Amino acid sequence: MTKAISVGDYLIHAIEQAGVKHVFGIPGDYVLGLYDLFAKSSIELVGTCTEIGAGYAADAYARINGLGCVCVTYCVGGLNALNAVAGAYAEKSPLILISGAPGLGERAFSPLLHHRIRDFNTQRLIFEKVTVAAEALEDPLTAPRQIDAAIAACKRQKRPVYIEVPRDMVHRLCGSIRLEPQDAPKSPPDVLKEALRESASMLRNAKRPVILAGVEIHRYGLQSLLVRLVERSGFPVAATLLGKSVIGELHPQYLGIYEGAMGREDVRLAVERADCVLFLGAFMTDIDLGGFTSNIDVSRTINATAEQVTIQRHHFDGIVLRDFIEGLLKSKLGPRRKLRFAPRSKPKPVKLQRGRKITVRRFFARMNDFLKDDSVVIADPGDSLFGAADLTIHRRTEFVSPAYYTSMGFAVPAALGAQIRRPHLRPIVFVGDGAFQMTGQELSTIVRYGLNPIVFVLNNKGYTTERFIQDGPYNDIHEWAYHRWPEVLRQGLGLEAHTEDELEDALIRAEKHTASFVVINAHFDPMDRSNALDRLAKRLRARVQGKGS
Ligand SMILES: Cc1ncc(C[n+]2csc(CCOP(=O)(O)OP(=O)(O)O)c2C)c(N)n1
Ligand SMILES: [Mg+2]
Repeated sequence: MTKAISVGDYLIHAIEQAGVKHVFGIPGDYVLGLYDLFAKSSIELVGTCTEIGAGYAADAYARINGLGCVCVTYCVGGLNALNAVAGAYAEKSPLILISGAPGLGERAFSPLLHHRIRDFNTQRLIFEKVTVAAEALEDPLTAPRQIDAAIAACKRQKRPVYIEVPRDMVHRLCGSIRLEPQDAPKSPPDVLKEALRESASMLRNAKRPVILAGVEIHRYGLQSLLVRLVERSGFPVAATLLGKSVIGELHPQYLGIYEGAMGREDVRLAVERADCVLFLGAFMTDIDLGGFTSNIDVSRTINATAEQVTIQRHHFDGIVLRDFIEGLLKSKLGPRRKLRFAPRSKPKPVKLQRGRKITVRRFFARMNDFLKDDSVVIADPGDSLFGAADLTIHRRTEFVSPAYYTSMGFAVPAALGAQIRRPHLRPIVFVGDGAFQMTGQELSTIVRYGLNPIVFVLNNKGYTTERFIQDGPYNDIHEWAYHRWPEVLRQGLGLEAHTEDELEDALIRAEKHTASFVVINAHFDPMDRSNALDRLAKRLRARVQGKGS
């Protein structure tokens, strides 16, 4: 069917069709035309306090929904969201950033229009570095193709794209309504066959194989296939930190998070003593490998990602990760292995000790019991992440954290993005006091949209993660009364906990208070830490001081 449609309507229609129901951002005069069209569409505009908040919210939304979208004004808005887009690039989150821009008709003689930085293309050039497609819609005839290609690239590569709409293009007719579905990429059959033959032979001959699953399993929706492969083969499976929860953590074959020397010793030994490690969708970051403390010999590895399959030192290009896992499922991998590891059981509940000051270790041990089937755990970098890494996540995809890019301030806006898409999931947010001071005001947006996360501010009076690497007065921050945010926002429940009984009381009240958000100001000693931070900090300290690699 062909029907005249404007560039703006085409863009919105394409985004709707790609499954986006909410768009995050802040308007500005260069993008008001588009905002007006969004307001008339089925998509809900979610107005945040800052564009970085919109960016993090849309990133979390993308992780949960398969696609997320931010819409902002030119430069002052776009560059405020830049760090969130960079994080989405680094961690493979499919995010679309739409920016308004001065109209082409306004640009003659290069006037100094407000928000302009250098040239009219400066913002696009900056975004080219952190996206897989950066399109400026400057011709109505090519706009539909540019939009289709950008969205397709975003979905295929699970990385952000940038679409810039000069304000005088919004209502220009661009001809026809979309959209032909894009063909799914296909693996070259011979390459796939050879890679599968080599992999299956390595796995068949292995006596102690292990699967190490990473975040791409989640991004490409391969969790069920992974479980089938795990169960059919009988291989034990570990996950990377960024990939935490790609497999239900109570699965009997699940070992835990592999993080080199930073993680649990039993998991480290199981992976490092394996005679064949099958990496599936894992990118091996320094945090995932515990600051490169991992010790896995490449000659014992099969490493399949969405970008490449590498078997020992042989590279195979163009293989689609889903095809590879499906192929393995059909291959002979030897008889189903007997489990060599005791199945994981739910951690024992922590017994409350009245009057005892809360510590990070006992706090997270208690949290294990607090999580419900409808919880989504969102952890900010810092000890919130390291402590949360040992939580047992009940079902899949319920752990959201920027575990590699580690940009502070992600968690509160991420709770907004996650819950607006999945209102029946109650976010349990762990955020450091330093991180909360960056984006905590998005609690305001959380109130505005009627959401009810439980936010634990781990108040250790500063940048504790850094204290262990190198301490100094620069790691101190001004202490806020975090539990009094509800007074400013005129909604929400604020609670404070110094001791275990105060924490227990706060947990009971938080659970009951479902009408709006709960913020719990949890006091910790500035030098208290989780086990993982303890181990990581030792490694990083040596590196910062030039004593190790
Ligand atoms: C946006 C950003 N700025 C700076 C850093 C460097 N950094 C890493 S951890 C950290 C301290 C985090 O403090 P807090 O959020 O209070 O968590 P804690 O370490 O105390 O658990 C800092 C400043 C960062 N990761 N992200
Ligand atoms: Mg702190």
